[in-house]
Amino acid sequence: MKKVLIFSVISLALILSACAPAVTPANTMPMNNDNSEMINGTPTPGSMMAENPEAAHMMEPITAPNVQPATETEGGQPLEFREENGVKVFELTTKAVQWEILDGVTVTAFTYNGTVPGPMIRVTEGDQVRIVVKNELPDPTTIHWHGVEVPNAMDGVPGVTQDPIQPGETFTYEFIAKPAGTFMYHSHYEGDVQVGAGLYAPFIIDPKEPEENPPAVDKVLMISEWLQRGGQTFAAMPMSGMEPNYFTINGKSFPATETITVKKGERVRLRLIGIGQFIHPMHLHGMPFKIVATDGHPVPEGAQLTKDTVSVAPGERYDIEFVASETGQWMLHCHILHHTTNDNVEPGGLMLMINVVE
Ligand SMILES: [Cu+2]
Repeated sequence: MKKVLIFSVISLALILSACAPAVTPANTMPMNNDNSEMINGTPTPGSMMAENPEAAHMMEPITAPNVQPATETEGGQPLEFREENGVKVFELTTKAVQWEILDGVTVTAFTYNGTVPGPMIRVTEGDQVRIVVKNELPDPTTIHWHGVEVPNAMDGVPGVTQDPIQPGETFTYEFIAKPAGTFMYHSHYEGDVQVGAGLYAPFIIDPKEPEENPPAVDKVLMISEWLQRGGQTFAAMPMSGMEPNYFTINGKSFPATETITVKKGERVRLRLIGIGQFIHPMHLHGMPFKIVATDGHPVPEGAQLTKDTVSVAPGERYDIEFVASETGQWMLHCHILHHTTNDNVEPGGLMLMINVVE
């Protein structure tokens, strides 16, 4: 009931803000809560929106003119590139699409190339890479190469290392891919909105020396949250009235999440990436795993913890490995059990099946 009330306040403030004079986008988002309406000393989303047009913009529904349904159904797939004088050249276009997270549940997403997550960039350590980014969103954006050791000018921080890429503009990033490991790329402009809205993707750098004994299964799982209400999509935030009601692994909520099939005795590597704004203690049934890399960096064998649950915080990456020693349908799920619901109904959200077969 309280949430409904708060949401009504948001809706009212949205209507009011639509009548307010336009403001130019800024690189910073100061929160001025002087004279704000307070509940138990906490400013409400509605009060912040009334007081601060920039906050109002952050809490508006995710929209863009003429948003079309996505033409792809699977996110995080390898992105093709072309070679130009020894440089691997990738092309990304930011655009809004209608993205299905679950049978019958579609969100309005801001995407790279029309999928959530965006396409996986996978290169080898030491490669020279060039990424040409065209912005077809209604808002400015930038890309941050999270964990990759790029030159400062390529770091993607608006107002610090570059000007925001305005709608219709193109910006080119170029750097040497290093070190090897599990990384990602994501928006760094109004991250509170744009990252939750879908602007994230895996960036995998393979070691120069190929692995001697690669696992049979090597999957990237990006974990995030959504707020969808009344047919509208909002950026989920850890803030009263803006909390998520859907939770996704690679842009899908259970039972729409991928089932991973593996033969008994094979080794599985899962690269867990936290890209939402909530912590997710991911628990694997049936078989313990080892944490072989943290934030892309290998953990020496003697220091590798054997676990069955690992908390993946926003921005973190954990590469976990296990041998599929027992046949059956084994579940990987978040152990904040509300995160295994779809709009408050279990089962759903952050659940995924690992099907071990003979
Ligand atoms: Cu969780």
